Amino acid sequence: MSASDESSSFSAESYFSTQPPPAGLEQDIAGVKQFVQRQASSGRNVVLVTSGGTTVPLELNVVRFLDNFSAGTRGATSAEYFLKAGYAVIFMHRQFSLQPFSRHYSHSTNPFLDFLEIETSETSSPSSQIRVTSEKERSSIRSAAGTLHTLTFVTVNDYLWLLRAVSKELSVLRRKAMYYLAAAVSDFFLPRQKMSEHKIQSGKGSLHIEMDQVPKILKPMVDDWTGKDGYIVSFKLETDQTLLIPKAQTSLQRYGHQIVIGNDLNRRKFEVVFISWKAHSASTSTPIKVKEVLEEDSRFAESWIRIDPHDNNKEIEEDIIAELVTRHEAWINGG
Ligand code: 9Z3
Repeated sequence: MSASDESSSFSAESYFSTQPPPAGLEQDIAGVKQFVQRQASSGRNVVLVTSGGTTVPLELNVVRFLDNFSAGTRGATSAEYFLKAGYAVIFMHRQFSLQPFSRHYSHSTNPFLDFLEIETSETSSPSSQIRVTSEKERSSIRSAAGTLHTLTFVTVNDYLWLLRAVSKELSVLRRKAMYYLAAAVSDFFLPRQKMSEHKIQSGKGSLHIEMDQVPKILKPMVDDWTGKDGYIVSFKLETDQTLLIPKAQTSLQRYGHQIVIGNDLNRRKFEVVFISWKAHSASTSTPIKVKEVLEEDSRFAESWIRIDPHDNNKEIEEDIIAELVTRHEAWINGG
C-alpha cells in the first residue's frame, strides 16, 4: 500500500452516492433529533465530540482491517470537561474506546458518577467504591442528567455517514453548536465496489492493495452541513514537530473553519497549539493557493497550551475546553 497520486479521489457527494449507509443510521439520527430538540428548548450549548480511531475493512466478510491510532482519551476526557462546563454532549465514539466518566473505572458502567459527585468511600476497595446500588437507580441518574448522548462507529464509512447526519441535525442550533473533531480518521479506504467478498488468500505471495482517498469532508461540513454557523474545531496529528504549525495552518486555510488544534503524537498529553484566524482575517478572505501558506503567515494566530508533564493530577483537556468555551461564547455573541 502506498500513498500514490494514482488512486482515484472521491468528492463527498460521490462518496455518499456510492457507499452504503450503515445499518441503524436512521434510528441513531432519530435519537439525535430528539436530544437536540430537548437541548434547544433548555437553551444549552451542544457540542459534538468525535473520539477514537476508525477502521478500514479489507474484505466484505471482514477478517482483516486497518486501524487508526487513538485510545479515545482525548475525546472522553474532553467530553467530561464540556459536561462540567454546562454543555450538552453528543459523544460519537469508536465502539469500545474510552468513554466519559468511566475511563478511570475499567469495570464501571456508571459514566455519570464522577460528574454527579456521588459519595465514595475511601476505605473500600476500588471496585466497591461506588455506593449507588441498583441499575434502575443508575439509569435514572443518567436520564435525569440527560446531557450526554452516545453514538458508536467502527468503520470510516460508519463515521462519515454519522458525522454528516449528526452535523445536519445539530445545525438547527446555529451558533450554539460546537463540533470538536478529535477522532483519528483514516485518510484512505477501500470502496465497497473494490472489496473482495471473502477473506483475501495468502497463496499468491505479497499483498498489493490500492486504496482510494477518503473525501475531505471538512469543506462540505463547514459550507453545507452546519450552515456556516457552527463553531468547528478540528485536530491535526503529526509525528514530526516541525510540520505541526504549517499543516494546521494549511488545514484552516483550506476549509475555512474556526480552529485547528495541532498535537504531536508524543507530546499531546502536555502540549497543544491552537491555530485560528486573527481578528482582522475573516475565514472567508480571498482564497489563496495552499502552497502559499507560510509558517510566519500573519493571518493566523498561534497560541500554545502547556501543562507540567510530571503533574499527574492535571489533564490538558481542562485547559483546552476552558479556552474553547470562552472562544465559543465570543462566537455566539457575534465575535
Ligand atoms: C487527534 O489528533 C487526537 O488528539 C488524538 C488523540 C488521535 C491524537 P488519544 O485519544 O489520541 O489521546 O489516544 N485527532 C485527530 C487525528 C486526525 O485524524 N486528524 C486528521 C489529520 O491529522 C485531520 S481530521 O490529518
